[in-house]
Amino acid sequence: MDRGDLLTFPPGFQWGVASSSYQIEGAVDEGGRGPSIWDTFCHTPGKIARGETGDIAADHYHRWEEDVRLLGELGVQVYRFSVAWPRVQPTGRGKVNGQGLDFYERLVDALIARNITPCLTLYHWDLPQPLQDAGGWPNRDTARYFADYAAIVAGRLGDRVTGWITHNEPWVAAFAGNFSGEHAPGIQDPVAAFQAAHHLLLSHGLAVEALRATCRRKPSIGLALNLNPVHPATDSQADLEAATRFDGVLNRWFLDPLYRGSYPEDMVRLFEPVLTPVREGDLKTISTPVEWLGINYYSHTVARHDPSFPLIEASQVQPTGREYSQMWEIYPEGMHEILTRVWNEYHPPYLVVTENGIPVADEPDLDGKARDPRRIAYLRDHIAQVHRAIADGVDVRGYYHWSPTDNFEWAHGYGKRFGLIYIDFSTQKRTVKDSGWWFKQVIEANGVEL
Ligand code: GCO
Repeated sequence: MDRGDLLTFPPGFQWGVASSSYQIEGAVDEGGRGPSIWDTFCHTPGKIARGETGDIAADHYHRWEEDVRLLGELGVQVYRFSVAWPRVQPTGRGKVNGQGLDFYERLVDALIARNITPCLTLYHWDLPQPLQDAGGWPNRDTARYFADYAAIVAGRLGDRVTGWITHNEPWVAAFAGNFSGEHAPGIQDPVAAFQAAHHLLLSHGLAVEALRATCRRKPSIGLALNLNPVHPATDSQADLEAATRFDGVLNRWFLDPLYRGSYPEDMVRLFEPVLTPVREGDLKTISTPVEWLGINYYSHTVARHDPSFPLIEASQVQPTGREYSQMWEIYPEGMHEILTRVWNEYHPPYLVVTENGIPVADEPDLDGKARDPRRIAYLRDHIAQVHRAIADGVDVRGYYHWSPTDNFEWAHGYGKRFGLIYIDFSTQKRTVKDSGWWFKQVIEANGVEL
């Protein structure tokens, strides 16, 4: 029921924040952790802005107690974090590093002690380097090693953690990592990219089976997909068809196997020259039903026909006359569009917004306050669109903001700040931004004032 300008969410709606291991932990050589592909990539000259790395990041490995206290102060109900595979298995298979599991156990127990529900992402891109040396995600064996890793984490934490995410954004891990090469491991090979995409999806299905078999408390399992509405730059037939192809590789290449048990026919025909034959049974494993679907929403994609772009002959454009953040167009209605489309076309049991946020340049002012009105406006407008989707019948049960603190933004290094909490990386001092206190009010009201 909405009172005047207050949009109230259903009782039990879960308000949270999201982060990932490589982006916040630091301590890359501590506690028995092995190297990941992101350690290798960051230490390869020219890959990351200003040569920055996640070696220290937000020093969360040492400051996790302060960070959990801050989450409690903000009244956060769910904390979505990721486990670094190389902390648990330094070589990605075999030997388990007990110190790594100890770190996550302490974190989980501290969250639960503050009534914050842990939501654990098993893979947020930090593949153990030895597995990459053995072929990485293009190597089918990696899918099996991932399921073994999932069982190890579930064995230690499956009596306390019930919210599980197998993968974060397999599209980015596969294509930014192996097609464009903008992300680790920095490969530019279409055949490898599609093999990686398939094995990431296969490993999701195998991990679901492993979690179900190992967790001592019934797991509620999802995965987090980066999904954008895709709109044609003009209403020309060429741009309309380009948008369909772009949608095919960005959204349907993952949604169809997960929810329809098959890859989208139009895209299979297009990608045929670089596809590896799918083995019998793979798609059944991939489409193993899970309890929920996470959507990471940031913006929409405007696509035009671009014959120079390989395979899909489509590329993204940034139309003039619109508002942008440091990385994307600000497009709140796309949140409603993607939630309703996925709900109506793929029928997941329910949805959670597992990431949504904005990179804007913010620094504390002379009085030490970190004022970020653009982030508050972004938050308000996107949360209002989630409310609109729920009013239209979509079962959305949570909103996790990206991110609690400023952190390492991959190839952008520390130049893009997403946090509700500002970090001065030269001192690691945390300062809650105005948006953090504003989000606290949203959580307390279970709703947003327009
Ligand atoms: C992603 C990742 C996050 C990013 C965030 C901002 O969605 O790309 O999950 O690691 O940091 O989305 O780009």
